[in-house]
Amino acid sequence: MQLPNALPIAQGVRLWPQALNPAQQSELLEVVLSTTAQAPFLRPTMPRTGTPFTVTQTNFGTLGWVSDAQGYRYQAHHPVTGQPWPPIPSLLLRLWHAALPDAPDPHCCLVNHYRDGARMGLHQDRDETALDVPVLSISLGADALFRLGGTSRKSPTQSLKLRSGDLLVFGGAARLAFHGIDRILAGSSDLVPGGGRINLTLRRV
Ligand code: MD3
Ligand code: FE
Repeated sequence: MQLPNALPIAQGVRLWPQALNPAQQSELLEVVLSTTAQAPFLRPTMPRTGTPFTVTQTNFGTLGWVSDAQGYRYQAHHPVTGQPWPPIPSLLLRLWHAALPDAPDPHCCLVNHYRDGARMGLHQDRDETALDVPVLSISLGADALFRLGGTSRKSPTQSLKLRSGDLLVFGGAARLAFHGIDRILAGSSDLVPGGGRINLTLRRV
């Protein structure tokens, strides 16, 4: 896997638009969905309030990110099946090393499934100790309006459309940037069955 030069979006943020062509997107989606047979999507709930997320999630890798009434954390087992998360598929590991040639293998691939109407509020990813290693995000399916801010909730934000096949890296100053998904553009893709969007985030924990 060879990646061309990335576009700089903000300090620490690099975008490879359409890094995956439609055939590669289909192949990756097939690998992802078949792997979720061993770790079904579940709907997490918010700490304390127990409000359900509008996205469903699963993980691949030695550690998976989970959220429930007890809080946010990484754990080695699927909370419903009790089984270890399936290994990160080699296709995803190849994309990780193509985008981040100096980084060691990721521990976690969080899989977010957005159906029409799903969103993700502005937040920071700070449940990891490996803040020196960037996060890689891969988008499949429907377009999403992504919001990117700074390291304070009050920092100005910019909006970016994420399309199927886009790769994004968040490192350095951007690793602790506030970010979220404002909405999914319904009808923009039929890659994902049902018309939704799948986002993969690969991280060191
Ligand atoms: C910026 N996911 O799972 S991917 C998440 O599209 C998450 O599902 C969104 O935010 C999604 O935590 C956004 C882009 C992204 C991922 C991780 C980041 C941006 C990031 C970590 C640090 C800074
Ligand atoms: Fe995030």
